[in-house]
Amino acid sequence: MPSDGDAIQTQISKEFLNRVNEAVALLSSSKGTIRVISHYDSDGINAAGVICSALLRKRRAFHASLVRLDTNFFERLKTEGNKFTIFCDMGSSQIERIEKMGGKAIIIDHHPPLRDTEKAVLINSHLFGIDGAYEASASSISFIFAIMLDENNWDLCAYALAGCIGDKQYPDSPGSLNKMILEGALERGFIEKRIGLNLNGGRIGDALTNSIDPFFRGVSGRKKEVEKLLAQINMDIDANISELNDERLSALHSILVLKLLKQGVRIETAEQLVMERYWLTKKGMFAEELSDIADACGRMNRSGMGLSLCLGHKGSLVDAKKLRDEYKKIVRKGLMRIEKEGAFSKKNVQFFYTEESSTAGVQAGIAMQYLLDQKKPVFVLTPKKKKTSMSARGTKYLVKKGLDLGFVCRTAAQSVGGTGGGHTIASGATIPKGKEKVFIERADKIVGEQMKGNIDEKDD
Ligand SMILES: [Mn+2]
Repeated sequence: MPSDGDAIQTQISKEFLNRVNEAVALLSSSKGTIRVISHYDSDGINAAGVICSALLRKRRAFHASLVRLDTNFFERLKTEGNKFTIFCDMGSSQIERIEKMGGKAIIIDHHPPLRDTEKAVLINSHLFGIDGAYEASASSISFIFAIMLDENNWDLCAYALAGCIGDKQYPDSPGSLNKMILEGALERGFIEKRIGLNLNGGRIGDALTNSIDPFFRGVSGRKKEVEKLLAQINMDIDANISELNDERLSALHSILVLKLLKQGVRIETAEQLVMERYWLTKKGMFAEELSDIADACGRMNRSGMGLSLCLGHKGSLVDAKKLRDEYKKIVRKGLMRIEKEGAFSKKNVQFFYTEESSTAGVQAGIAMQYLLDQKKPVFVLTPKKKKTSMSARGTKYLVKKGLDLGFVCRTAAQSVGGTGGGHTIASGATIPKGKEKVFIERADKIVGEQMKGNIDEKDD
């Protein structure tokens, strides 16, 4: 076994490692139950999985919660009187509150911090020149903590990678903390790079029927249509994806790419159907799948199940996979409705309504890539009692042509007395009910200005 310290130490700053060591020392000198608090998304769940597994192996008692760290939760924490708390994937913007909490604390985070602190050990990538948006996730920093605590924790790298994929980071991004973990994991045999289809493992018929991303128009969600499509290459729906030889795999790949291109998907999206992926050798699945399962647990309000999955509980995997399928079914239902009804089209934007606010953003993102007009960003509106919430999604292509949805949502929302903001490619807003029409008109105008003349009709 290569010594973990050397490989990592040569590439990341001493200051970062010193800070992690400080946290390890603080934990090792403590006694009693550790309070673990993490976010309920895939990165948060996987980070908690890494930390709790490491604590379990040290025979430390812990009490974990996967939450949104808001005022209510801080009130609850106040009443608990914890002596030692570890925050993951959060806490950097609530430093003051954490300082006032009393007790010892470690904060493991990759969101931009307000400042450093002396009253807790803040392991935030940004403080050490590591960009938390692309180079490190909470689960990958938690993993560094875990291997510094005990190098037998290297097997937990599966969760580190699943978590960073959950936060849309590329583990292979050069020079990143994620990449260092990936390389160490490859070297130790916990991960293999494999060219794989972006579909769940198991029977091909099920994988295609259940798939939401990629979404095959007229095929996804319909077993009969899947059967017909596969019949064109003489493939049985019961064939197991992992048992296909190269020739069969390539036939399958060709027919699926052709299908996507025929339905109007951009070539760079279709190309993502087959890519180099990370096979978790001890788990027998791809890191993306582990990430998806944890993500679904969080979205279906069962983040606890996601955590017990990350603690290696076998029964949880079966249950969590069922939950993942259930979640996909909800999203797929929404997508099949968009497929049938389409979106309303303005000059520069398109929009549709949905009642399921918890999956609205996901629906919009997938629909944008696979079902809707590729030349206009999409807005999905979810009317509630007094307000209407909104998610906006574009594509990399549109962003390249000047689209900044964060600006659009912020400006258009403010102009109607609401709030909004976010990233160039994905953002959101909340506006007073009844202002939807004005908002869409404003957004249409701003998008038109951002992309003025940049979209070439022939540029596909
Ligand atoms: Mn995160």
